[in-house]
Amino acid sequence: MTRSFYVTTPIYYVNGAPHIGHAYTSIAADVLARWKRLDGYDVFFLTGTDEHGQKVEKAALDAGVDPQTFTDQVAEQFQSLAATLGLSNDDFIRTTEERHKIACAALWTKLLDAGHIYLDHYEGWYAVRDEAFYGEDELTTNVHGIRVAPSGAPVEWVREPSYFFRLSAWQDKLLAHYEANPDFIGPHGPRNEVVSFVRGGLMDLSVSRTSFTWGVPVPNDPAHVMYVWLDALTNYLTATGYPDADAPRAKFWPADVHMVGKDIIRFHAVYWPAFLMAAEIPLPKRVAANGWWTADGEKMSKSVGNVVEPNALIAEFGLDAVRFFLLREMPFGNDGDFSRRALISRLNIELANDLGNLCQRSLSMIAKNCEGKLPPAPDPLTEADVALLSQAQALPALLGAAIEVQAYHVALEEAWKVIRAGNAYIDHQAPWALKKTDILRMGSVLRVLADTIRHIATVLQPFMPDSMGRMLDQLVVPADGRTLAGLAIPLVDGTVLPAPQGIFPRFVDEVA
Ligand code: ME8
Repeated sequence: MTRSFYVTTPIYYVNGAPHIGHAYTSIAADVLARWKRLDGYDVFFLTGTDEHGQKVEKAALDAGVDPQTFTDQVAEQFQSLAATLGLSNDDFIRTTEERHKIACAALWTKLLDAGHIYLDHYEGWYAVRDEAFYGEDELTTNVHGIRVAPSGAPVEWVREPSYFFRLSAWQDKLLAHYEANPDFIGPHGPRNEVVSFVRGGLMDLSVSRTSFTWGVPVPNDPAHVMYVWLDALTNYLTATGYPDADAPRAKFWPADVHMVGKDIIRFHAVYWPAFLMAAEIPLPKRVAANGWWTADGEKMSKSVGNVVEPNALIAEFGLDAVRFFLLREMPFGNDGDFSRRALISRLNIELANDLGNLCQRSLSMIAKNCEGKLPPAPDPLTEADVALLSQAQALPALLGAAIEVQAYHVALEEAWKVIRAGNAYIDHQAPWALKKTDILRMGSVLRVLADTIRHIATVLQPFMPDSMGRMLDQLVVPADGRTLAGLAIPLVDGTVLPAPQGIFPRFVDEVA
């Protein structure tokens, strides 16, 4: 039976245009989805937009447009970014869709009927920018004398009738769940924060608002709209067809990985599992939180004018270079700085020099000296051949283990060790010299290189789908030979290879 795998991105607020931070989490989720497909899983990869709440309503008002028209426009930008990023998402959910309102109402009713939700009044602090409630003890005063949340978002005092979710009842069960499932939250920094937050005690959570209307109406009480986070988190269930247990995608629940940024870990690792436990729905297996990108050392913000815009970046450097850079530069979970200089340096050194040259050198020698036909494998293999080939063959297991825990930079480093070993192998074997002394051995060396490149390109497809696809085209690898299992299908001796083409040109910076 095919194993299934369900991975999600956060659904992004449509209060403003997407930037490189959104692109990053989406690409990280895409690499995981593509890796699992490569490994034979039946994958469901979901992304989408979070369109309700006060923050989005305010953005629409500021733009002088009604919220639905506004969200239609911005959601379109996120959909188009998904295409530009080459995301392989199977669905794109918008929380203003009917299917989502049905799922929210079903979950709400289940929680209400089971006594987990009650009506009361909320009085306390709220940060519209975070769409989050904060306790007095969490706030500080900023340099302008304004009360702010830990995220820096200004808070306002709210007093209104509200439904509450009995979050306080779930403290022990949440702690027991973290304890029993050490990989539920990854990496471990955010995990410790979550555990100490929950240990500190949980208050019941306000889950409806009455001071505005842009949200999913509370069933049987239209004066209330659902708290945007209850609405938003439910998207992960909606997309599986919830509450229809026979929906074609129902089999994907529970989700395997919710990919999120560390700013929203509390919602995913505390509130969401508590809602689900209360509704007797199985919990997602893992919440993986990425760190934060800054731009040239500063927090990206529209007012500073340093927001890195993904479309322009991709137009300049190409999609695969950007995908590679984002996952290579910053260890997942850590914070990192986005700099153009670092991108150009990785593009030129790691893509153009290391990987590009390995392929170009090997393939152009086959074109020139082997009549463009794939030479047969050496028989017997030398020690150097075995060393390189066994390193290449170990790649699927090594990358798989790293990607499983979102250690993308480690996965790429493993691939680069083999790329560097491949370049060292060419230098030592010197096929150009063998051409004059031992033409048969020259062919053998080039074949070892072709087999090595094939492994490298196969495992790097999730990171750089287009360029690695072209690399495999150059080796005439058939479609069914491009998966991890397909690596067992050997390349065919004597296959005529197309004229080699450079995959990663060097980037000459005209700005620097
Ligand atoms: O929080 N560096 O949406 P959002 C890294 N709608 N990642 C970043 C980033 C940065 N500088 N900036 C944004 C929401 N991100 C809610 C989510 S889910 C049920 C609801 C990424 O538009 C990161 O993944 O504010 C972060 O969690 C997400 O974008 C926040 O997107």
